[in-house]
Amino acid sequence: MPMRIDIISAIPELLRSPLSHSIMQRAQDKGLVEINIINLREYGLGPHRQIDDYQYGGGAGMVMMIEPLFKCIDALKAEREYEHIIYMTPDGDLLNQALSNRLSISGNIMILCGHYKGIDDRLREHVITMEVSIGEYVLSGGELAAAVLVDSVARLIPGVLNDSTSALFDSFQDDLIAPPVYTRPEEFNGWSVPKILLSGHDKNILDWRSEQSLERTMKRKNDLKGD
Ligand code: 6GU
Repeated sequence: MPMRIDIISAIPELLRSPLSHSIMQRAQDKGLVEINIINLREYGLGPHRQIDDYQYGGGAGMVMMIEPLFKCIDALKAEREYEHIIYMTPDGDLLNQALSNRLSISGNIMILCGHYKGIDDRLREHVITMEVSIGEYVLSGGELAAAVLVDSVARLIPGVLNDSTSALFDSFQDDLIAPPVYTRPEEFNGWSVPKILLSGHDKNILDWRSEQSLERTMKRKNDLKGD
């Protein structure tokens, strides 16, 4: 059975395109991951399919109601087991490569995209098992963040990438930044490709790439210190 990723969203259209091209599409076509987007509206209350309401205690901003989300999560749980129920929120744990690696070999995951002021906190207390943020800035909703999370996880699922695109060489695996890459033409605007890459000497090329990787990693560390 392929890993299943269910994403619950009030604006499913925001998620469709980012997850249906290139490597994401290929992963699904190969049957290595099943990505399913659920429109929360389908679980909304009353004739208007309401999913949000004013917050108790007053204050600006709507809150996503517990009932539609709970019903939706329950319906999914009735179909299969989930290892993680993730809430995308700017105050969650910061996403990094280690977390993506871990999720890529986990069981099924469910992802909840927040909106407005967020979701009724009882869900966070009783239903959500993991809270994830993609960086220290605020987005209008969790959808773009969920797309980032799913992309970073799905490409790591065994079999998704082939040798030439292997994730082992990605920046951040081994805490190393990837070396620079070049393609045709050899010279453009007077800017030339490092000669060593045209030498055909595999060992020297490998060494050069390692050096570049280390240099870039050191430079980034120094740059971060200067913040
Ligand atoms: Cl997961 N959601 C929102 N709304 N904003 C964010 C985020 C998530 N991660 C960083 N900013």
